[in-house]
Amino acid sequence: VLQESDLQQNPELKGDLLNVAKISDGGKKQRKNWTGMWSELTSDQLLLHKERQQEAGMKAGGKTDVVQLCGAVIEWTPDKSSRKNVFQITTHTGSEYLLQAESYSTASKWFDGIKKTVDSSSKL
Ligand code: I3P
Repeated sequence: VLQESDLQQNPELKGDLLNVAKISDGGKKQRKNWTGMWSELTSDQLLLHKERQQEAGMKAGGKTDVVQLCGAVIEWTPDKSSRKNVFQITTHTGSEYLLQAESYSTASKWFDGIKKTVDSSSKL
C-alpha cells in the first residue's frame, strides 16, 4: 500500500547541470551525443531543460525533455562510457538515457533521488 510518506521521501532535486546522452528513443538506437541539461525531479518525471530555469515569475525558456519514471529502470552503467559516474534510465517505452556528472556526490544524489521516484511512482 502506498503511504503518503512514500511520496514525500524524495528530496527536492533541481538545478544541477547533468551530462545526458539519449542512446535509444523508444527502442531505436541513437547516436551518443552528450549534452549538458539542467535537471529537475518531480514526483514522477525527470525534466531535462536545455536552458537554465529562471526564478519564479520569470518565463522559463528553451526545450525540455520529459522522462517518465513510472515503470522505468535505473542502474549504474560503468561499461557504457569512458566517462565516470554514469548511470542509465530505461523508460517503460524503451528509451534509454545515460546521465553523468564529474562529481560522484552529485551523480549519486541524483541516482538515489531518481531511484526513489521510480520505486514510489511504480507503486501507484
Ligand atoms: C562518440 C563520442 C562520445 C563517446 C562515444 C563515441 O563519438 O566521442 O563522447 O562516448 O563512445 O562514439 P562521436 O561523437 O563520433 O559519435 P563517451 O564519452 O561516453 O565515451 P562509445 O561509442 O564508446 O560509446
